[in-house]
Amino acid sequence: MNAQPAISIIGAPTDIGAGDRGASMGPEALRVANIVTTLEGQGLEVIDRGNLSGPANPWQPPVDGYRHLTEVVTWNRLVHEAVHAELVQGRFPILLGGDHCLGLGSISAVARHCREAKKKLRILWLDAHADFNTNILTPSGNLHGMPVACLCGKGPKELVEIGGHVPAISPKWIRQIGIRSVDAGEKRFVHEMDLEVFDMRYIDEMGMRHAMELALATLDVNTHLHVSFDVDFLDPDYAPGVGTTVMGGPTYREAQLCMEMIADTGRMGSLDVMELNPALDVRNRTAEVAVDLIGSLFGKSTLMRK
Ligand code: B3U
Ligand code: MN
Ligand code: MN
Repeated sequence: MNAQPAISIIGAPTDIGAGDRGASMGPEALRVANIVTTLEGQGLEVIDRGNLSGPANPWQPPVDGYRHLTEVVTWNRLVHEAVHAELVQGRFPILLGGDHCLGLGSISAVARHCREAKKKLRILWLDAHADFNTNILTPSGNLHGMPVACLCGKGPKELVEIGGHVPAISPKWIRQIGIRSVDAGEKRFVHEMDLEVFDMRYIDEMGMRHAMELALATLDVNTHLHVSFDVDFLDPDYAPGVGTTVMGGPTYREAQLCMEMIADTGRMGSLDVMELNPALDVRNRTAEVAVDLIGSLFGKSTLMRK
């Protein structure tokens, strides 16, 4: 097995960018589902850094197409610094969300680190949604629908400038998997920016294996692989505890294969686990499924492989 760097768990307990309250309880539910002992049981060294502390959710309507922009900026700055600090120390950050607007803080930190360490970056965005809205395109004003666009430089100045390099990433570095809910204007924008998307139609026709082979192609020893796992990626039959369930997602088996193929690359260097909403879950089942899949991401072995 590949030598894995020590893991640092960072909780970001907020639902500031979401359309439902409750993702703020995600980090605690993942801890209750034994994320730390599961990874330790696989021989990994884990430190739980505890939770970041940021502004409360004022639950206000959108202004200029953005809901809670000021608070979203503050939370993302906190996440950016926390994730970057772990990478600088050679550690593997796992961000426990929290809603997916925080993917901006996390991935901008990874991109900054890759620039400093002269590494290439590949981002796997596992999600039912493309999260590629802007304030003009968004149907909701919720910033958890916009982090990928912001990372590509399309968003409010205060957000796109987090990390000091605009755009933080190139759309070419992203592969989106499991997508099945994209708004009309967002769809045009995804095409315009040429994002590489393996949507559910593709997975139905070609299979998860082929989608992942392409999404993971051309990684080399100098590539940092970041996985941004929105739990609503999973079919709601297995993962009901999210704010925006979309039917027709990957099954448990398909998700396992996806995670195992990522583990097999040996290149994963950082991870986000986002959008788990314990207020909508059933006996913490979604948190337990997420922890089980995270185990697979870190190479929980089957009988077939050493
Ligand atoms: N595309 C919709 C819904 C959505 C995006 N991300 C989530 N939901 N979790 C929007 O509001 O932007
Ligand atoms: Mn998302
Ligand atoms: Mn989603």
